[in-house]
Amino acid sequence: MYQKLINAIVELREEEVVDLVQELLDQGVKPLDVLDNCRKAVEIIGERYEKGEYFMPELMLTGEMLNQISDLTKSKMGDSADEDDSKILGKVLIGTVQGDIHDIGKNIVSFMLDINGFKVIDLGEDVPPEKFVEGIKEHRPQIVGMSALLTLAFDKMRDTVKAIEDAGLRKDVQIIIGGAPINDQIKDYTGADAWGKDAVEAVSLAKKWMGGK
Ligand code: B1M
Repeated sequence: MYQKLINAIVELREEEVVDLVQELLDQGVKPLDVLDNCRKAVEIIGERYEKGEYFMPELMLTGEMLNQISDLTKSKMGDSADEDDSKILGKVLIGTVQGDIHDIGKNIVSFMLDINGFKVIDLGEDVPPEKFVEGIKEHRPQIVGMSALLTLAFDKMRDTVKAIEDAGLRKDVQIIIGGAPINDQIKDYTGADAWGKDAVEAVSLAKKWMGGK
């Protein structure tokens, strides 16, 4: 069934994808397993784009399908964190950095943090460094999350960390970055404290930082 789903995503058969995801969820399959298989499909789509077999319209349709899948899985994954600040594990300010509009992964991470008890302030995508700084001043989060899928955006991640430092706020926040191309070297290059390979890792790191509450 998973292979069928992967094929349907790669072949961009939108209606079939939605039906298959719904079917898997109805059968009691874990939403995270569904998302993991979608990631495998997206890797293949990315490769086809690189080889010139797929173009922007295909990427856009992929984005649309992923958003639908993420909505379907969300409905199976529980409620969001309590609005009462005293009951939340911590606050996370998150955004996709300036110059990058890829927000599907960031939305999944936000959602997972939310259902795990964090209050998430999501600044959206294409967020300039000064907006992160303003957001920290306004919301006083313990954690700042940055997402990026474009290699060009690594410099913006670094600029954002620098802007937070220049504003004298670096000691107040832990910074986590993520996105498909992120690794240890990029983490060191940007000056972030850690990076997460997926939403599950982002949540466990955030929990660890908040003292494992
Ligand atoms: Co774009 N795109 N795209 N795209 N796109 C990629 C990223 C690309 C790798 C495709 C390719 O060439 N193989 C390539 C980047 C190449 C590079 O920089 N080296 C690319 C390109 C080039 C572009 C454009 C420049 C194309 C153009 O205009 N010519 C353009 C960029 C515009 C811009 O940003 N300024 C563009 C546009 C688009 C669409 C708008 C059409 C669409 C995005 C829609 C949207 O996001 N709303 C799109 C899509 C869909 C993709 C691919 C196919 C899929 C990305 C995705 O959503 N993955 C992508 C190919 C690929 O990734 N192989 C591609 C699924 C998502 C769940 O995974 O985001 O990795 P991901 O998130 C994961 C983890 O990484 C992690 O957890 C998530 C869940 O597990 N994670 C974090 C993410 N953020 C985290 C933060 C954390 C922790 C973990 O802590 C804070």
